[in-house]
Amino acid sequence: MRVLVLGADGYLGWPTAMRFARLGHEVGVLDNMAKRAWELEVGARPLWPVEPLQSRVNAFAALGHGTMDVFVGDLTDYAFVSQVVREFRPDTIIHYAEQPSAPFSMMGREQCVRTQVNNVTGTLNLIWAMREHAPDAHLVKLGSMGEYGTPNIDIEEGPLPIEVKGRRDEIPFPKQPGSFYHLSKVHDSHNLTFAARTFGLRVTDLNQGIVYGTQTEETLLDRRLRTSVHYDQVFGTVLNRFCAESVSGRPLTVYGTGQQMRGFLNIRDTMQCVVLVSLNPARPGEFRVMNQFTEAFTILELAQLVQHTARQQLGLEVEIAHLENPRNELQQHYYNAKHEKLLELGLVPHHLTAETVGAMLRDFHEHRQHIDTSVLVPTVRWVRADPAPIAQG
Ligand code: USQ
Repeated sequence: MRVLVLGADGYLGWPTAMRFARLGHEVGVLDNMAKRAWELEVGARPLWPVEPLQSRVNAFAALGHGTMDVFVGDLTDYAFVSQVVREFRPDTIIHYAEQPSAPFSMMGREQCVRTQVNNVTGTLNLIWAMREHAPDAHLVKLGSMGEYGTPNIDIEEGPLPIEVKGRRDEIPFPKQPGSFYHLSKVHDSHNLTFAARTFGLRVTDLNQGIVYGTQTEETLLDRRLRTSVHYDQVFGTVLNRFCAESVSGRPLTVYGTGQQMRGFLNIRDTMQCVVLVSLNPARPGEFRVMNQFTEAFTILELAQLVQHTARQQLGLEVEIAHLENPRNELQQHYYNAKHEKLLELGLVPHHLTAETVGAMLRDFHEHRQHIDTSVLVPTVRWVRADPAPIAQG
């Protein structure tokens, strides 16, 4: 296949590009390096220095793993998107190229608008470029489990069957997300549902859970091929953050009670999932939804696993701190999300074990001199800490 990976400079995009190339597919990588600018903006830096995209592509080729076409530009620039899709002629497009952080989108009006304009416009441009130049290509779009929120019913993997006044139908699953970032993905899902139905595009929306991990098979091939791992309050995901906190002698920052439950997956399983769906594409006109996670945990369970593993395997004493939750989210809730479709396609999950956490902790420990502890503590709040009193009467 000809596979175009959008957002290929990022945590998941780069290992994905390498995975497809090593499987013998022809790979194009696209990025505008915006994430690197956002990192500078919030004072975040990856766990280790990350080579520029072009240098990583060169190193990958020099090691004999194959070449990649590199496209540097912005998905919100339609002339650029249209030209790349026309020239590269992708069979499959893997779309990670979005602002990926919920806290970033909640920092203020400007970051919120930027997130939604960037994410929604980029995906709309892609829809129109596909309609024009690659109507048979399969779009694999990274959505988020957070689009659903935490409803008091099971989360389906596709539409919700409903019965109203004796009549039955199916409706897109109602979404109640918890940030303007997650909302941008909801808007994408709606736009893509319409585009599949109206233009006949093939679309798979992968509602991915929270990814953890520092390495994939490909990043381990050479230090120059490492991916960008974050641990700061804006771009770091929770388990990666807990590992950084452990090796820095900081308490684990559990928000609130830690009883929030979420779906998780190992970065290695992200690689498996995107390959499996690409090899088993959606039909023309089909908008297919899959829930991409392998296990559900509460945040406190994760913190306890990290605490225990740090003591057993690295001899580190780690405290768990319950911080006032900076987010507006339910802490005690029902959570039962279906996730069968990827297993049916052949996903073999890497479950979260003490061995996995131990390997992550050792990676963070080896690079602990790069960890900036000033960006660990959450400062981005969903609601104002001291709300102005609401006038009564
Ligand atoms: N949390 C803590 N302590 C921390 C960080 C987070 O208790 O130090 C809690 C949060 O309150 C939240 C949960 O952990 O309940 C997850 O937070 P997160 O920052 O790891 O993940 P989230 O903001 O949900 O977003 C991440 C990715 C996003 C992706 C999403 C998948 O940044 O790109 O879409 O995971 S999901 O959560 O399933 O929507």
